[in-house]
Amino acid sequence: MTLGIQKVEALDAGQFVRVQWEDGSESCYPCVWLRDNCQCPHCFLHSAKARRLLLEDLDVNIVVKEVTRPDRKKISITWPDEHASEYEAEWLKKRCFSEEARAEMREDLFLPEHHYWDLNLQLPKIPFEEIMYNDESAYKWLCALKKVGIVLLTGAATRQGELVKLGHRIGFLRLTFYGPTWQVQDKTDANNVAYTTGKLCFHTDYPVLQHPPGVQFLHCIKQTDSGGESEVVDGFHVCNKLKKQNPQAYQILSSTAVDYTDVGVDYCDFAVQCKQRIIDVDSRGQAIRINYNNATRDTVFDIPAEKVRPFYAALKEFDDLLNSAEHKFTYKLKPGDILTFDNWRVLHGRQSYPSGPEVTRHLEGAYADWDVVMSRLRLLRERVLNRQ
Ligand code: OGA
Ligand code: NM2
Ligand code: ZN
Ligand code: ZN
Repeated sequence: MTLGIQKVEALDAGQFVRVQWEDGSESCYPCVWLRDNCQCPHCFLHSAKARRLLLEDLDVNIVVKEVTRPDRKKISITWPDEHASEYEAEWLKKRCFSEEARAEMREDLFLPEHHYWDLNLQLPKIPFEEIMYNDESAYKWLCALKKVGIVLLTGAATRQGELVKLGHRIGFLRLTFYGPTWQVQDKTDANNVAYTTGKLCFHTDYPVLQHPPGVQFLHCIKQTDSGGESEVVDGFHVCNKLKKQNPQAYQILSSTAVDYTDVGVDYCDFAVQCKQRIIDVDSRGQAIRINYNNATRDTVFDIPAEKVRPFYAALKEFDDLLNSAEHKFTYKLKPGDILTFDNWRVLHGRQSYPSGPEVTRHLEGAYADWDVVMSRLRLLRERVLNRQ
């Protein structure tokens, strides 16, 4: 049963409405917000769950004329122009402006909690088939992907096309210049260092794009006998360490715009350029996205000459921390494995392996955007939790 309303009254000459709940707690709502969010069919298009009211028709100084509580489940407001609005108790409670209520809503919508990890990572594993056919498993997969940043799906078929199916499961994949999905294998005249047998040091994919792919899938179709091991590191965890250990290096990496370049032909011809900070931070200085691929970092470097060496020194500190044994987790993918990870947070690399006339190692890769993945997560949660 939802919490009912005990009492409602206007405050501050009608600028706020205070609701007293049956458990004794209180919530205060600004009138301009209440008017803006009137749920009547004139003000709100319920089929789109979107506001019809135009901002030009909103008086930011509006006050209530009258507020009543027709029953314990709702409040009614009459505005100075006689427009009438009703708000349900449950709807209001969720939108309470208190610090705690807003934090709860934020956590619900965005799942911002991170579980940091190091070399002792217990890599979460779920059978591919389960997440394809079972909503609860799919929900668990995406929750772990958001929280831990990496999940291994096991037992997929060892042929191309499994990632397209995975894309349909979440919604759709992110198309890039390397195609809807792409084949990581040794190629002659490789248009990317990933398409060689060389070592790939820790990187995030595609920082040359303005909005780098949020999620990456790597499906192992064929694995070489020697070499080719995958390495991953929790970039956010390492950022926290760097910030403590060398605040100046952190400051440089989170403020310097680095040029990236990618020129070639694949899905179509491309000449991509972008400026990215290697560590993107939020307003509190917390890392929110790593943009680091040493291979596509441009030879063009658009900063004053005297800032160049300090930048390299800072980058070296970061790279050393990424590579320190205590942070690095190593795993050799087996045919049928699909590594899924947060490409904004987890840096990945691979050991080199012997080259030869035959293709001895083959991964199929694909990207998805966090918007698509989080959208699927919310829908799965709705379904999974409402069925119980
Ligand atoms: C890549 C990549 C990893 C691997 O293609 O960007 O990081 O194991 N590949 O080959
Ligand atoms: N591939 C694997 O930033 C990058 O160039 C990452 C992208 C070629 C699709 C590699
Ligand atoms: Zn209305
Ligand atoms: Zn990569």
